[in-house]
Amino acid sequence: MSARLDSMAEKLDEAAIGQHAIAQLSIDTSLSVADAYRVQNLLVERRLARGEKRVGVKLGFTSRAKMIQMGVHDLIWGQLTDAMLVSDGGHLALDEFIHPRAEPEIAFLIGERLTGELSEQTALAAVRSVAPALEIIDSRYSDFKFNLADVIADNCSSAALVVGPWQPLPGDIDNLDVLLEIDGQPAQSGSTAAILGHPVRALVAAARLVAQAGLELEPGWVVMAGAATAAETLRPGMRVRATVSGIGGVTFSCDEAPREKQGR
Ligand code: OOG
Ligand code: MG
Repeated sequence: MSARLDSMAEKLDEAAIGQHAIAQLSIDTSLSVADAYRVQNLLVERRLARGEKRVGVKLGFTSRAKMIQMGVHDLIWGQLTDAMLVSDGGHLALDEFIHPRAEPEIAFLIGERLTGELSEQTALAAVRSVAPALEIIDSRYSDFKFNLADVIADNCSSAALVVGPWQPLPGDIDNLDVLLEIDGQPAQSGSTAAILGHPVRALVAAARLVAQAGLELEPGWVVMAGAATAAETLRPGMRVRATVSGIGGVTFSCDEAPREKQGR
């Protein structure tokens, strides 16, 4: 494995652990999309070597709202580990992140192994349950700015996720209202229709993309379909809630700033 790609993975890993932003990799190197996924894999391997377990995958840039907010227009995927899970109603320690943001999503729980090119019907039939979810993204790059290869290498900004109560798959999931509230006030609203026209397409894409990487969506894995709206910057003490009509809600609270950091 190329030492160059490995040192990029190390830089990104250390940025996340030390909560310091780094310059975009693309500033002084040209990185292909294929190499960016190799860096992502090396980065995730470092986490697995520390004892973390893969729990699923996430899709990114499945909605126009996200593409416009971040200026990247290609579908991307990243890998989720158990260390990223925050319980519904739980707390997020903001000082473990660089400049975290939250976005409302829906999550699929995989019931049967999925991989390769699939029909939407096959993908839906393999879903055990769905849940409202919140993704916490935290780019390791300064100012949350990146190009396509940068963000892929950075495991698609994956930082944490909160999954609400799992529900049986409702008859239709292609036009459900999605609401992101901060401290009880609406902050973002959209529809599951914003996710590739139908969120099952995110699942179909996930099965195809993981297959290219030699992986499969395994029973028990979570697939995050991608945010239906733009993301919101998190601040100390915020209460964040996502609601998806017909599926339910999910919340977390940001811890207050630690005493020594207050007033800065
Ligand atoms: C990249 C991750 C995008 C989504 O849901 O579209 C993503 C980012 O916005 O930093 O997670
Ligand atoms: Mg997301």
